[in-house]
Amino acid sequence: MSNQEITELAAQVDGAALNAQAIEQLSSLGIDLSIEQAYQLQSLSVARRYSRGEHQLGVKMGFTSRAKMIQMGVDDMIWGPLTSGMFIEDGGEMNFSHFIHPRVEPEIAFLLKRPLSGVINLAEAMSAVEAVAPALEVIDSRYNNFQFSLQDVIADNCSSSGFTVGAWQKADVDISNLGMVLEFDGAAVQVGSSAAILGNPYRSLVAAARMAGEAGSELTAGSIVLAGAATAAEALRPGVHVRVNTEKLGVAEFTVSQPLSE
Ligand code: OOG
Ligand code: MG
Repeated sequence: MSNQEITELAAQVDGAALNAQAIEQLSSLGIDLSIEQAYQLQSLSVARRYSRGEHQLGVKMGFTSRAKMIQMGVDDMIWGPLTSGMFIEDGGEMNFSHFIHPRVEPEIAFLLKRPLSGVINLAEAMSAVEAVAPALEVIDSRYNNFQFSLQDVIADNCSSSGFTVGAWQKADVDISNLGMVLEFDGAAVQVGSSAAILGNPYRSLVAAARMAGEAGSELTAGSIVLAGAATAAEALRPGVHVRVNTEKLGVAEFTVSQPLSE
């Protein structure tokens, strides 16, 4: 696979997101990417977002819970950038027409006060965090039927397409085992615990720092890290009000637009 071929595939994956039009899985087209090439494709596709004026707000971790690995049939952690174009205001509206087959999942967000990169321990991860918040991630695979191989999903920037962060809370709360309820129109659709995220969401931050180090980059001060979903994701539908209620941290919420609104 040449650099030029990877650049062309990045344009296709980015175009699928931009036009909300699903494409064939790269793996089923016989395109055999290494993990490294999949991340290279991811960077090139996100660079196209930056060239349209988006900027990076942080990173997200994926497959940090068994619930997610089982739902998607993938068993390795992944990561990718979160951009300004993905940001949905807490209490705001998500425009359904910009997505293909979006799903939502309950997460925990970290706000960093110090950069992190490389091998660190749990205490070092905790001391770099300014604040924590309840969060929602909207994922929208650019592939048909929301199915993919590990390389496919990495290349597709880990299905990242939207995220909402609730009010930031002081980082001195013990977040290792907090009840999390994902609600649609006030009814619980997924119930879990933050402990589902690697036993403690801070372990996801440790992993993110390691992955940043391996990629020769860092998690920057002032950036957001999404720790990964605590439960399986739920399919979104127009008009639904989505809320995550996390013990001790509070809520994050948005409403999905009605079918024809802009
Ligand atoms: C990939 C993204 C996984 C998480 O929180 O585990 C993820 C996907 O499931 O489409 O965001
Ligand atoms: Mg997620």
